[in-house]
Amino acid sequence: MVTNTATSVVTIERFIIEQERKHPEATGALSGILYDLALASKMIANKVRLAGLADVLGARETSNVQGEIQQKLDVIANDIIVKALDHGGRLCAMASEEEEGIIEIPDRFDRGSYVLLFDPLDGSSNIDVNIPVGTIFSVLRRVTPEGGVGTVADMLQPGYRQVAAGYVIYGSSTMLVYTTGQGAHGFTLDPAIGEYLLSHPNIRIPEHGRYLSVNEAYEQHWTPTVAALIQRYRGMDGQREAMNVRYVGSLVADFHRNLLGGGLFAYPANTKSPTGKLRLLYECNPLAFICEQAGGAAIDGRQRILDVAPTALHQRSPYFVGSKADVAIASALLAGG
Ligand code: AHM
Ligand code: MG
Repeated sequence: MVTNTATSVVTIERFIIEQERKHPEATGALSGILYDLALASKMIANKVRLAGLADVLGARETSNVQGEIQQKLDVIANDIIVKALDHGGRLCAMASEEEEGIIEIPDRFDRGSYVLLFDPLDGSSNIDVNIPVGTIFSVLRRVTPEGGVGTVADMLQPGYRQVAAGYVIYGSSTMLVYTTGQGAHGFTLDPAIGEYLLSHPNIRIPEHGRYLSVNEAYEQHWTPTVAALIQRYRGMDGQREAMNVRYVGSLVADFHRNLLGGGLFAYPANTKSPTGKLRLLYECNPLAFICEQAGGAAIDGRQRILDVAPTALHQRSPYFVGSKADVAIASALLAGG
């Protein structure tokens, strides 16, 4: 007897539809947002892949709202996402790490029930040296009345209210990982057919991890408590086995490795950056949602990231995200200091 051993191929579109069918009340708007993001990410992947060839490398003369040098590809990725999402009638506003204020939906388009927050190309200082970069996104349901323009109030919601979140890593292959609160699922772009195919269903992060991702160059600026915490992870106080230090310096790359292999990413506050570097709404919240859905945890040092009530669009936060047992060590040590 001949057995058919071929596994069925699940595209991201099919997967999203099947997830939506579990919610008969769903309007399809959230699915539409996810398709549009998947399409935008394919267009960005294409630009990133050509980065060394096309004239898109190098710092542009403008700087973004954080006062950092903005790379050309940041701007391109930002525009791609805005143009892919602004006319679908599903969003009432967007906010990007690269833009100071909210991005309104033009009057000629319908306004929907959701807002999208995104970091179009995180880690972009790594582009020039061919290190993976990523797109991170977060979707919230609006809190202002339907039909009107979206406002900052729609954006400033705690992360536990996210209805979807995800990231795309432009690495040796392009992968999109997302959650709508029904587990975290990963899709790899097959460049031959231009489709994301389900490659990592129901991702589970190991309870303990091997990898510690932290920028040790800031050691001299850490508080004694943070320094003691990092020593604990590194096995220097004899309390536990040492973790391996792995720091790419590109959040999506560090997070993705730790999500699959287990470990902890830490960007603590330090005396030079008392609120850390990473942005709560564009970086910390979406990755925290995914990590929790995969069985991990994320804190700011005092509390669960997803419980933090944001007060500003570009708010920064200290960040500890990864395997549950490893985050618990940070919780215990930092709570005392
Ligand atoms: P960006 O949003 O300006 O690209 O900055 C965020 C990046 C993250 O990808 C990475 O984790 C972090 O900055 C690295 O910062 P540092 O060089 O201070 O370690
Ligand atoms: Mg960023």
